[in-house]
Formats: sequence, C-alpha cells, structure tokens
Amino acid sequence: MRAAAGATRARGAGRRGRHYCKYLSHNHLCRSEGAVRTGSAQPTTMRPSRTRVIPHRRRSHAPRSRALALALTLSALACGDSMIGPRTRPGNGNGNGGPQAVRLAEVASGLTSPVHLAAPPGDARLFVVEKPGRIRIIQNGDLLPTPFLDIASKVGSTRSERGLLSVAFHPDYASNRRFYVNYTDRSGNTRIEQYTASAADPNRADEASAKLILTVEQPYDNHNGGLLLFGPDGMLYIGMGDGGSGGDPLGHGQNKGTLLGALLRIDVDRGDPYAIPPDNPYVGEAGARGEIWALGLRNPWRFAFDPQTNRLYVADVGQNRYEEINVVDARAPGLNYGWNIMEGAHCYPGGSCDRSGLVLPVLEYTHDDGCSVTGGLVYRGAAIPSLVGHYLYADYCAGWIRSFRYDGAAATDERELVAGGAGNILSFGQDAAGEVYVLSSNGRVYRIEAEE
Ligand SMILES: [Ca+2]
Repeated sequence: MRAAAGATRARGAGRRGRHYCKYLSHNHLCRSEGAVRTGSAQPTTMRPSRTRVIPHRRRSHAPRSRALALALTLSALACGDSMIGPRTRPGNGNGNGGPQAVRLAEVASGLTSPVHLAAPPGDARLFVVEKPGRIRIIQNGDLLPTPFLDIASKVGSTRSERGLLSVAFHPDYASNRRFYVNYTDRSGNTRIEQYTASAADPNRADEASAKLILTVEQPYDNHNGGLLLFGPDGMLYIGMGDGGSGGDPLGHGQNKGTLLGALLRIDVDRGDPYAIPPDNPYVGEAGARGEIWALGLRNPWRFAFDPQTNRLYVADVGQNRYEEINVVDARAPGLNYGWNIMEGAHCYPGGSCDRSGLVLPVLEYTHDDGCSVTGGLVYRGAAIPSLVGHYLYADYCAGWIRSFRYDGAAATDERELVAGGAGNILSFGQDAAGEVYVLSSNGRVYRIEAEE
C-alpha cells in the first residue's frame, strides 16, 4: 500500500473541461511541477461562482462526453510510480480539534476504467466494476487475476458513458449469493440483470445464471444513469438518466410515462422478475410507470442512502453550468428533482419558470469549478472520526474531493479533502465496514485514510 502525496492543481483549471482533462492526464499526473494550490487555514467554504459564459459548453452535452471518453481512453496512460498523487489540502489538518486531515492510499492499480466498488454485507472483499464488463475482487489487499464476473461479450462499452456501470449485492447475499448489475448492452440499451455466485467458489460468479430483470431503451448514447443500490427498505433503486443528447430534447425528465430521467424502485424478492412496491407514488396512475420513485433527473450517475439518518443523497450531473447535490428524506415518494425545468437552482435554459413542488439542491457549483459531479456517499467508517456524517463528492474533471454535513436544512462544515492529483474521479465506493474508496480513471483504487 502506497500513500500518495503532493497536489498540483491550478484553481479554476477545471473550467475548460476537455482541455483540462487532457492537461491533467498528460502534464499534471506525470509531473511534479505546476501550479501548487495553496489553501487557507480553514476548510473551504464554497459558493456558486460568478456568472461566466462557457461558449463551448452551451450547445450540447458533447464536451462532457468527450472529456469522459478522453479520460477513459487515457486511463491506460497512467504514469506508474512516478505519479504524483493527491494530498490533503494545506490547512485541512488536525489542529486543536479541527477536522482531521486525510490522504488517499492506493490499494490497487492496473484496473480498466474502474467505475464502481461495493461489498456484500459483512464481507471483507472489495468488488470493483470495470466498465468494459468485468467485476474484479480485491482480497486481503491483492487484486485477484481472475474476474468474479466477466460479461464483456454482452456489454457495449465503446462509448464513453456506456458499459458495465455498477453492481449491487442482495442484502441476504451471504445466504442467497444473488447480485445485480446495471449495464448497457451492445445496442446501447440499459439492462438490469441478476446473477448468482458460484456455490463452489465464492470468488466466481456463475455467468450462466444471468436473469434479465429490466431493460430500458436508450435513445442516445449518453446519460444512462448507471447505479443500482439496495435501499434501507430492501428495495432495489436504479438511477436512470434522461436518455441523453443535450437539454433533454424528448422531455423524459418530466414524463412519468417513461423510465428515463427517474429514480426507479422495484422489489426483486417478489414477482417475476420483480414486483412494483404498492407504496410507489405512481402506482395505478394512468399513463405513469409504477416503477418510478422520483423523477426530474438528468443523469444521476451516483446516489447514496444514509440509513442512519434515513436520507437520500442524489448528485445530478448538470447540463451547461450547474452541478447539483440534493438531500431528501429517503422515505418521501414522488419527489421531482426539477430537470429539465431547472438546472440546479436555476431555471433552464434561463428566464423564469414555475419552481413549485420541485426539489432544489442543497449544494451546487458552477463549471468554473469543474465539469461533472461525481456523487459519493456519507462517511460512516471508523478510521476518520471527524469525517463521520459527512457526504463526500468529487468533480470528474477538476479532480478535487470535497465534503459537507447536512444539518437538516443546509449543507454545513464544507471541506476540501483532496485538491486533486488522483486523475478523473469516476466514482466512490464503500466496504462492508463503511470505509470509503475513490476510483480513478488512472486505473487505481484509493482508500481514504486519516493522515498520520
Ligand atoms: Ca435538479
């Protein structure tokens, strides 16, 4: 295990998404010189940045897609041992009872586009999803050479936002060995499938056990959502993007008749292949899909439950200017997150709009400060006591990792944990003990640890 150290990111560099990603990959990660970001002695307080027009981002989703594609392509160009890794932000240290400084410690490398990490309840192994269609196991600190699951032949991953995107282990995985994956197939459509692990070898899944749970047609190659997650209520939640292109041209976000642009909630323990929970909000409503739990989402790449507070954190990737994080009561059905009436806390594409009944984000940042939010999760581990209860998130392009605590009304105690240097942050993950991991386009998995 290697602790990474050193940070070199010029503030605001993320404003030019694809250019910065290129810069990041070629110059930043591989060289120790560059603009050193210096911080104040206090945790960062972030406000929406000043208004600024970003011409090349105004037309469509294309720059973000290109940025992601470029970074994924460049993941093979990680710089080996010469890489300068992240460090804590200066001033984020543990002085006189203040927040504890953190570092990113590498636990695995050589992965191909690691986009998700999860672990079954009570299981010490880490399962890492590789976008081309494999799930790898990290066991006792070693990345096992043989994949747990290899469905690359079924997965369409040539486009930047397509691929095998997440895995969810059944709450009773230890006894039923069932898990679920979310991927785009060779036609670009979303498939949710169930698999069963081998009874003979716990490090292998039975690929022949595949069972289709749900398929959703995707009209464009981007905004596929991607995460599936069991909620504290035992239901399987699936985040669906608006189907893609830019600006939601087909109006999926506000359409209850489509599974796109929505958070779905299904019961995989009843029905065949699933049952719609009777307390879902649109059950029985004419023209509406009963699977929908919430709507108005653009591309909720990552969301997270915090069972301790019964809250749901949804990070929705923005269109032109605003990246947003929403915090809601996880038990509240039928919420509308606003897209494409609103982007963040602002009417889309501008002017005025009717905001009544829409969930507004508790935190947003502009594209002066990044390009695409990578939602994380609420820290409930033991290693960093001062971070307990904080929601961690990152920006894909800028590479910083930040956190806040939601006090029931607003985001408070905002911190910048890592200034950058770990490549493009694809996702966060959590082990069975609640410790948090960061997955990077550089093919590495990092664990967030307390600085010694
Ligand atoms: Ca929203």
